[in-house]
Amino acid sequence: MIYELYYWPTIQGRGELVRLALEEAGAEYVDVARQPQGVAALMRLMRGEEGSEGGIPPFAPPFLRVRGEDAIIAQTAAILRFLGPRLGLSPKGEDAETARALVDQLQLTVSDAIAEAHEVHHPIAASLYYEDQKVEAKRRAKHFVAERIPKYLDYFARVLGDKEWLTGALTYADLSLFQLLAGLSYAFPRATAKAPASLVRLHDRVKARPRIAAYLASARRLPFNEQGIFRHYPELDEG
Ligand SMILES: N[C@@H](CCC(=O)N[C@@H](CS)C(=O)NCC(=O)O)C(=O)O
Repeated sequence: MIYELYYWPTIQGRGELVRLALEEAGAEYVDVARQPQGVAALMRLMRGEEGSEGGIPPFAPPFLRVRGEDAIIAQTAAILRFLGPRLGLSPKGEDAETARALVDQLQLTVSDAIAEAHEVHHPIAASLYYEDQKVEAKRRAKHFVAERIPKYLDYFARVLGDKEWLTGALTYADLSLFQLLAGLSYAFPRATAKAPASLVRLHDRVKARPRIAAYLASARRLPFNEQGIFRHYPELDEG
Protein backbone atom coordinates (compact mmCIF):
# COMPACT_ATOMS: atom_id res chain seq x y z
CA MET A 1 0.00 0.00 0.00
CA ILE A 2 1.58 3.30 -1.09
CA TYR A 3 0.05 6.56 0.07
CA GLU A 4 0.48 9.82 -1.81
CA LEU A 5 0.32 12.90 0.39
CA TYR A 6 -0.29 16.19 -1.37
CA TYR A 7 0.68 19.29 0.58
CA TRP A 8 2.58 22.55 0.06
CA PRO A 9 6.29 21.70 -0.01
CA THR A 10 7.84 24.45 2.14
CA ILE A 11 5.75 24.41 5.33
CA GLN A 12 4.69 21.87 7.93
CA GLY A 13 1.13 23.21 7.94
CA ARG A 14 -1.80 20.85 8.20
CA GLY A 15 0.06 18.30 6.11
CA GLU A 16 2.19 17.63 9.17
CA LEU A 17 -0.72 16.03 11.01
CA VAL A 18 -1.04 13.46 8.24
CA ARG A 19 2.73 13.04 7.96
CA LEU A 20 3.05 12.28 11.68
CA ALA A 21 0.46 9.51 11.41
CA LEU A 22 2.15 7.98 8.35
CA GLU A 23 5.57 8.22 10.01
CA GLU A 24 4.42 6.73 13.33
CA ALA A 25 2.91 3.78 11.47
CA GLY A 26 5.99 3.29 9.29
CA ALA A 27 3.70 3.53 6.25
CA GLU A 28 5.10 3.79 2.76
CA TYR A 29 4.25 7.22 1.38
CA VAL A 30 5.35 9.82 -1.12
CA ASP A 31 5.26 13.50 -0.22
CA VAL A 32 4.30 14.35 -3.78
CA ALA A 33 4.76 18.12 -3.83
CA ARG A 34 8.35 17.73 -2.61
CA GLN A 35 9.17 15.70 -5.72
CA PRO A 36 10.11 17.32 -9.06
CA GLN A 37 6.95 18.67 -10.74
CA GLY A 38 5.05 17.69 -7.61
CA VAL A 39 3.34 21.05 -7.10
CA ALA A 40 2.07 20.93 -10.68
CA ALA A 41 0.61 17.47 -9.98
CA LEU A 42 -1.04 18.82 -6.83
CA MET A 43 -2.58 21.70 -8.78
CA ARG A 44 -3.91 19.38 -11.49
CA LEU A 45 -5.69 17.22 -8.93
CA MET A 46 -7.08 20.24 -7.13
CA ARG A 47 -8.43 21.70 -10.37
CA GLY A 48 -10.00 18.33 -11.17
CA GLU A 49 -7.92 18.04 -14.36
CA GLU A 50 -6.70 14.65 -13.17
CA GLY A 51 -7.89 12.16 -10.62
CA SER A 52 -10.88 9.92 -10.36
CA GLU A 53 -13.39 10.10 -13.17
CA GLY A 54 -16.43 11.97 -11.85
CA GLY A 55 -14.75 12.13 -8.43
CA ILE A 56 -14.79 15.00 -5.99
CA PRO A 57 -11.79 17.32 -6.36
CA PRO A 58 -10.29 18.61 -3.11
CA PHE A 59 -10.84 22.24 -2.14
CA ALA A 60 -7.41 22.64 -0.54
CA PRO A 61 -4.37 20.63 0.56
CA PRO A 62 -3.67 18.43 2.40
CA PHE A 63 -5.19 15.59 0.44
CA LEU A 64 -4.37 11.92 0.12
CA ARG A 65 -4.48 9.37 -2.65
CA VAL A 66 -3.92 5.66 -2.22
CA ARG A 67 -2.07 4.26 -5.22
CA GLY A 68 -4.31 1.85 -7.05
CA GLU A 69 -7.46 3.15 -5.37
CA ASP A 70 -9.74 5.69 -6.95
CA ALA A 71 -10.62 8.25 -4.31
CA ILE A 72 -8.81 11.41 -3.33
CA ILE A 73 -9.56 12.42 0.24
CA ALA A 74 -9.14 15.97 1.51
CA GLN A 75 -9.74 17.69 4.87
CA THR A 76 -7.15 16.78 7.49
CA ALA A 77 -9.60 15.21 9.94
CA ALA A 78 -11.28 13.17 7.18
CA ILE A 79 -7.90 11.93 5.94
CA LEU A 80 -6.96 10.84 9.45
CA ARG A 81 -10.38 9.26 10.01
CA PHE A 82 -9.73 7.22 6.84
CA LEU A 83 -6.15 6.34 7.74
CA GLY A 84 -6.66 5.68 11.45
CA PRO A 85 -7.85 2.05 11.40
CA ARG A 86 -5.58 1.22 8.44
CA LEU A 87 -2.51 2.46 10.28
CA GLY A 88 -3.47 1.09 13.69
CA LEU A 89 -3.99 4.62 14.97
CA SER A 90 -7.68 4.39 15.80
CA PRO A 91 -9.90 1.46 16.76
CA LYS A 92 -10.90 -1.01 14.04
CA GLY A 93 -14.15 -2.83 13.42
CA GLU A 94 -17.89 -2.18 13.29
CA ASP A 95 -18.27 -2.21 17.06
CA ALA A 96 -15.73 0.61 17.39
CA GLU A 97 -17.78 3.23 15.57
CA THR A 98 -18.39 5.29 18.71
CA ALA A 99 -14.75 5.03 19.78
CA ARG A 100 -13.69 6.28 16.32
CA ALA A 101 -16.15 9.17 16.52
CA LEU A 102 -14.59 10.23 19.82
CA VAL A 103 -11.11 10.26 18.27
CA ASP A 104 -12.56 12.26 15.40
CA GLN A 105 -14.09 14.72 17.84
CA LEU A 106 -10.69 15.30 19.45
CA GLN A 107 -9.05 15.68 16.05
CA LEU A 108 -11.60 18.28 14.96
CA THR A 109 -10.94 20.21 18.17
CA VAL A 110 -7.21 20.22 17.35
CA SER A 111 -8.18 21.44 13.86
CA ASP A 112 -10.24 24.27 15.36
CA ALA A 113 -7.28 25.35 17.53
CA ILE A 114 -4.96 25.26 14.52
CA ALA A 115 -7.36 27.36 12.45
CA GLU A 116 -7.47 29.93 15.25
CA ALA A 117 -3.67 29.98 15.53
CA HIS A 118 -3.57 30.85 11.82
CA GLU A 119 -6.22 33.54 12.16
CA VAL A 120 -4.14 35.28 14.82
CA HIS A 121 -1.63 36.45 12.20
CA HIS A 122 -4.22 36.56 9.40
CA PRO A 123 -7.38 37.90 11.09
CA ILE A 124 -8.68 39.77 8.03
CA ALA A 125 -7.73 37.68 4.99
CA ALA A 126 -5.38 34.81 4.17
CA SER A 127 -4.68 36.57 0.87
CA LEU A 128 -3.21 39.66 2.59
CA TYR A 129 0.30 39.85 4.06
CA TYR A 130 0.68 39.81 7.84
CA GLU A 131 2.17 43.30 7.52
CA ASP A 132 -1.15 44.51 6.10
CA GLN A 133 -3.16 43.29 9.09
CA LYS A 134 -0.79 43.81 12.00
CA VAL A 135 -3.12 46.05 13.98
CA GLU A 136 -5.96 43.53 13.83
CA ALA A 137 -3.54 40.66 14.48
CA LYS A 138 -2.35 42.30 17.65
CA ARG A 139 -5.94 42.63 18.90
CA ARG A 140 -6.73 39.04 17.97
CA ALA A 141 -3.53 37.76 19.60
CA LYS A 142 -4.43 39.34 22.92
CA HIS A 143 -7.56 37.21 23.13
CA PHE A 144 -5.95 34.08 21.70
CA VAL A 145 -3.12 34.21 24.24
CA ALA A 146 -5.25 35.15 27.25
CA GLU A 147 -8.37 33.10 26.57
CA ARG A 148 -8.13 30.58 23.77
CA ILE A 149 -4.75 28.89 24.37
CA PRO A 150 -5.59 28.21 28.04
CA LYS A 151 -9.12 27.07 27.15
CA TYR A 152 -7.93 24.57 24.53
CA LEU A 153 -5.04 23.31 26.65
CA ASP A 154 -7.14 22.97 29.80
CA TYR A 155 -9.71 21.03 27.79
CA PHE A 156 -7.13 18.57 26.46
CA ALA A 157 -5.59 18.22 29.93
CA ARG A 158 -9.04 17.41 31.31
CA VAL A 159 -9.59 14.76 28.62
CA LEU A 160 -6.13 13.31 29.21
CA GLY A 161 -6.46 13.18 33.00
CA ASP A 162 -3.82 10.82 34.33
CA LYS A 163 -3.95 8.53 31.29
CA GLU A 164 -1.02 8.07 28.94
CA TRP A 165 -3.03 8.92 25.81
CA LEU A 166 -6.21 10.92 25.21
CA THR A 167 -8.48 7.92 24.70
CA GLY A 168 -6.39 5.37 26.57
CA ALA A 169 -4.50 3.93 23.57
CA LEU A 170 -2.34 5.96 21.20
CA THR A 171 -4.30 7.44 18.28
CA TYR A 172 -3.64 9.99 15.57
CA ALA A 173 -5.31 12.60 17.84
CA ASP A 174 -2.38 12.29 20.28
CA LEU A 175 0.06 12.85 17.43
CA SER A 176 -1.89 15.90 16.31
CA LEU A 177 -2.02 17.24 19.86
CA PHE A 178 1.78 16.88 19.94
CA GLN A 179 1.95 19.02 16.79
CA LEU A 180 -0.43 21.62 18.24
CA LEU A 181 1.73 21.88 21.37
CA ALA A 182 4.94 22.07 19.33
CA GLY A 183 3.44 24.74 17.09
CA LEU A 184 2.07 26.83 19.93
CA SER A 185 5.42 26.61 21.76
CA TYR A 186 7.16 27.88 18.64
CA ALA A 187 4.72 30.67 17.89
CA PHE A 188 3.73 31.71 21.41
CA PRO A 189 6.56 30.53 23.70
CA ARG A 190 5.62 32.89 26.52
CA ALA A 191 1.93 31.97 26.50
CA THR A 192 2.58 28.25 26.06
CA ALA A 193 5.12 28.09 28.90
CA LYS A 194 2.07 27.81 31.16
CA ALA A 195 0.80 24.64 29.44
CA PRO A 196 -0.41 21.93 31.85
CA ALA A 197 2.41 19.57 32.86
CA SER A 198 0.42 16.51 31.77
CA LEU A 199 0.28 17.85 28.20
CA VAL A 200 4.00 18.58 28.20
CA ARG A 201 4.53 14.95 29.22
CA LEU A 202 2.27 13.74 26.39
CA HIS A 203 4.23 15.94 23.97
CA ASP A 204 7.50 14.43 25.21
CA ARG A 205 6.14 10.87 24.99
CA VAL A 206 5.18 11.38 21.34
CA LYS A 207 8.52 13.03 20.59
CA ALA A 208 10.39 10.06 22.06
CA ARG A 209 8.56 7.38 20.06
CA PRO A 210 11.25 5.73 17.93
CA ARG A 211 9.72 6.39 14.49
CA ILE A 212 8.67 9.92 15.42
CA ALA A 213 12.11 10.69 16.89
CA ALA A 214 13.75 9.40 13.69
CA TYR A 215 11.35 11.49 11.59
CA LEU A 216 11.93 14.66 13.62
CA ALA A 217 15.68 14.25 13.19
CA SER A 218 15.37 13.70 9.43
CA ALA A 219 15.28 16.19 6.55
CA ARG A 220 11.67 15.15 5.97
CA ARG A 221 10.66 17.28 8.98
CA LEU A 222 10.69 20.89 7.86
CA PRO A 223 11.44 23.52 10.49
CA PHE A 224 8.68 25.88 11.61
CA ASN A 225 8.87 29.13 9.65
CA GLU A 226 7.05 32.40 9.10
CA GLN A 227 5.18 31.15 6.02
CA GLY A 228 3.42 28.39 7.91
CA ILE A 229 0.45 28.21 10.25
CA PHE A 230 2.46 28.62 13.46
CA ARG A 231 4.50 31.81 13.09
CA HIS A 232 6.66 33.40 15.72
CA TYR A 233 6.00 37.13 15.79
CA PRO A 234 7.19 38.19 19.26
CA GLU A 235 4.72 41.09 19.36
CA LEU A 236 1.81 38.61 19.19
CA ASP A 237 3.06 36.58 22.15
CA GLU A 238 2.97 39.51 24.55
CA GLY A 239 -0.66 39.17 25.53
N1 LIG B 1 -10.26 22.47 6.89
C1 LIG B 1 -9.17 22.13 6.01
C2 LIG B 1 -8.39 23.40 5.73
C3 LIG B 1 -7.46 23.23 4.57
C4 LIG B 1 -6.63 24.47 4.36
O1 LIG B 1 -6.97 25.57 4.82
N2 LIG B 1 -5.52 24.30 3.66
C5 LIG B 1 -4.61 25.42 3.45
C6 LIG B 1 -3.19 24.99 3.67
S1 LIG B 1 -3.00 24.47 5.36
C7 LIG B 1 -4.75 25.92 2.03
O2 LIG B 1 -3.92 25.70 1.17
N3 LIG B 1 -5.86 26.64 1.81
C8 LIG B 1 -6.16 27.24 0.55
C9 LIG B 1 -7.49 27.94 0.60
O3 LIG B 1 -8.18 27.83 1.63
O4 LIG B 1 -7.82 28.60 -0.37
C10 LIG B 1 -8.30 21.03 6.64
O5 LIG B 1 -8.34 20.90 7.88
O6 LIG B 1 -7.61 20.29 5.92
